[in-house]
Amino acid sequence: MAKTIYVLNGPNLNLLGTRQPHIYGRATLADVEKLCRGAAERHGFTLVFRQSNHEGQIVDWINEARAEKAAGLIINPAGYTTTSVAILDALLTMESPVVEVHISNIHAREEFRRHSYVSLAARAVICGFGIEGYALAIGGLANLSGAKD
Ligand code: CA2
Repeated sequence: MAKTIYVLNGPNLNLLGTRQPHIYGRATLADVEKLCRGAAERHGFTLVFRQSNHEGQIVDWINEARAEKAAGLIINPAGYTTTSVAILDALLTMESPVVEVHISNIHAREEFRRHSYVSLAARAVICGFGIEGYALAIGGLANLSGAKD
């Protein structure tokens, strides 16, 4: 049976490709999902891909990923990166690896973007590779879980 991974996206990522292309590029969230589906398939994973603008919804999905015994969880917490103890607490309950992804290089931007609560629960953090960071994260989870290549 294929292992399942979750890719969760936080607030405003539904706007990808429509605003601030100099920071986030021109790809839409649908393009990100397509990229993730391709990478997941190559590595033998089943993919759950979601986006929400609501903190509690993201917490519920993290709890779902744990209950479903997901092989890993990739999260771009977006604006909740720097604020959400609730998302951190949910991620700390995960037994499988968590990878934090940011499209932009958060360390080359405003100072406030550098502090991430989520990083405290992350096995790895990828930032600055654009949307390709999601595919890199899926490859990293495959290496960790020993899924087929
Ligand atoms: O670089 C990333 O992926 C971020 O997580 C994106 C967040 C930002 O708050 C983080 O510091 C870095 C913002 C997501 C909002 O995305 C938009 C995309 C297009 C237009 C407007 C917002």
